[in-house]
Amino acid sequence: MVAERVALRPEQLERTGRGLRAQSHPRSRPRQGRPFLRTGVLRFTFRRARVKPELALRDRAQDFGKGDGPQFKANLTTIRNKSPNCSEPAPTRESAGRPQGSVCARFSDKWKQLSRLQRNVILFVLGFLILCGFLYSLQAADQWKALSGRPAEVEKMKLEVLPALPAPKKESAEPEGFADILSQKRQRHFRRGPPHLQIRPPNTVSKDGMQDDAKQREAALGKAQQEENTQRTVISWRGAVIEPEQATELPYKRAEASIKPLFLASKIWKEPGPPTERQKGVIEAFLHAWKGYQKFAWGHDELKPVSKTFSEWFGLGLTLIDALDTMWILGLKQEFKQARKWVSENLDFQKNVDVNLFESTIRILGGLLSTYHLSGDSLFLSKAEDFGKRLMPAFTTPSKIPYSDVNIGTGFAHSPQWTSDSTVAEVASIQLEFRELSRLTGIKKFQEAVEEVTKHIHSLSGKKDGLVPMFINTNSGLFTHPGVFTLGARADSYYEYLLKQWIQGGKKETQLLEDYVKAIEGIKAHLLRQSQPRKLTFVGELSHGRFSAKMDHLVCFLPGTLALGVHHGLPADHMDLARALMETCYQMNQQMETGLSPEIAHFNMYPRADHKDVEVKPADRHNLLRPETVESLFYLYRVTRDRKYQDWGWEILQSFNKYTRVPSGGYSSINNVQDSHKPEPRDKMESFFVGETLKYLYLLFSDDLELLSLDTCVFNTEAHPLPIWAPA
Ligand code: DMJ
Repeated sequence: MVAERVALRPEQLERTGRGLRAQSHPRSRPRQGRPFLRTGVLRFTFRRARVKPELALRDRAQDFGKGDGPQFKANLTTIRNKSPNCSEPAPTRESAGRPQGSVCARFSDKWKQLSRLQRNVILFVLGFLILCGFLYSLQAADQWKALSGRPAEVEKMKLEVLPALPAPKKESAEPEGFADILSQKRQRHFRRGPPHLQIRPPNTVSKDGMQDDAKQREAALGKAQQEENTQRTVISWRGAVIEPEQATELPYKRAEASIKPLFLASKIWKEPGPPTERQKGVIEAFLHAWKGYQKFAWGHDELKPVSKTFSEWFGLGLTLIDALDTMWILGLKQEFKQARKWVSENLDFQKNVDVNLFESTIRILGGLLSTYHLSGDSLFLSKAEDFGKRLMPAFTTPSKIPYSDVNIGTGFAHSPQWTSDSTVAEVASIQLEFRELSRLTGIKKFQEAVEEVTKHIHSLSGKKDGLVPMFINTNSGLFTHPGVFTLGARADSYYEYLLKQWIQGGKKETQLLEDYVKAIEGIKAHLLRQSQPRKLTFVGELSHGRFSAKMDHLVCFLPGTLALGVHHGLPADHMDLARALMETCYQMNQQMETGLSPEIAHFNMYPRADHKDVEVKPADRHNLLRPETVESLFYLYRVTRDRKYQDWGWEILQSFNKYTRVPSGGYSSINNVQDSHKPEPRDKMESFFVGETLKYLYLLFSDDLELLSLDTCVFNTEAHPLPIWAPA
């Protein structure tokens, strides 16, 4: 082929920007929109495929000569002589020089006889198959690495966490109570998200002994269920501490056997005075939300208030668990009692279901732990311990950075199907809960696993003045997709938990504090700007050096976190920033027609008469009943006592009532915060509306600084209060 190209006469060649190409040919004028066909080589390849044999000969002769002149005729004769029978494939430029009749030559000639369409289809199919093969090999390599690269320590932990060895286990052989959590009946498999994103535990986990001994578990099931049926309901209402030894509860005997809480509840709870008028407004809103949940979604994950039904995410009564401590705090005795009964009788974690480690930790583990602390009821601690153990397989990765998902029934943990990355915010915002679980149960592994993650991230390179990228790989333990920095989704609570862990631990872990303070400086240096015309301070995003004036509503947790830091002695300039950002978050609500913030706002940075400070793109106009603005208002009010923050919160509650309340019960997220006539309910009440949003509003409207005091408790990222550890 190269030789034949050289055979083209110099006048047939012209220079192009991309090298030599054949001169335009009468029959091969460049075609519009297909510049790649202009090159001589490609032209030969594509054109020859569609002509009949005689035409092909003529064609080939033209390629060697020009037009119908003597040169053309001579070429045609030469070629005919070489191919006396037109039914035989004639030699082509590409096949000339190769031995005739060789497999290669025959294949080549066959190929050239195909039409362009046929060739393109074949090439496309081949390309697709190669791509599939490549992707499959990548995934297989990842899994292989994950399996072969597990350090001995991780393997050891796995055995402890997943007691699936065929030999029966004695209870005493498992001092830290990891035994038998899987020895119960497999149940219906709930999965998160749309079907194509679902991740199934493989059928081949038998090597790990995780699914093989199903029979053994079936046998154990009867026993476990019997035990659960023997539970009796004892309500300890608001502050009454039940000594575990004295408690009449018998939930999950096995788990209870290891429950010897080192610290009991009640330190964070002090009985409040009567509710203020605004607090009564929150109670009324909660009861309305609860009415919908009770009627249409009882025991299910989320209420769909418009269609009067429910949706499942984990199939674990998510809203009910998330709301337990809210009911306690709001003084809703009957509702709490009924929910407690459901937990006692119906909450069973032995389910073949994938849960997201982060979401289930902050909502379920956090909710159970805080409810234990408020009520002193050991049922909640035993459930928390059982659930915590079931999450532990998530940490069995080569890097010890946990997988995003874990099946709480089988113990199979994994990344999402499309990547081996986890989200930085997710792996770095489970520490408060696991640390507290260790403290209460004495089982050190919970704390060790999450602190390993914190230490690892602390030592990683790839940060920008304390700011972290959004993804981290579970195999390598390195940040991935570097160079993108945000305080919004996928990074937000990493920063929040640096501060809150430091507070939880009694302000002794100075590395956490250093990382937090450094990150705030990083935010100031790289992400802060002011909008026009009102000069609102906002936190944007940075992507490979390019600034984007985009701020998620999620970022509105930041003013509250900054204020909390100042309450605990951090620099006063953090408070200046907290106030400025609080004003911005309020404006993100107030400038919308419904008075409710969009999911994402864009800030106008240039003075233009017709532009407002906050702009919203059509895809970002929804409001999911999120708590971040009112969460920060709560902290700002606690720290400053400036009543304007209460007023702002009250306005937001009125807006929720006006635009998101569903008459038959419940509140719904909406599609369009900019249309007060048609906000379009999305038919979903997220569990955090009752777990966080209404709780923070209730606390905001209290003037009692001792009601869940910032000096005795720290709220996890789902608003579940946990105690600050007293100095040892
Ligand atoms: C909650 O689950 C938590 O607050 C989490 O940190 C962020 N997302 C939601 C609320 O918006």
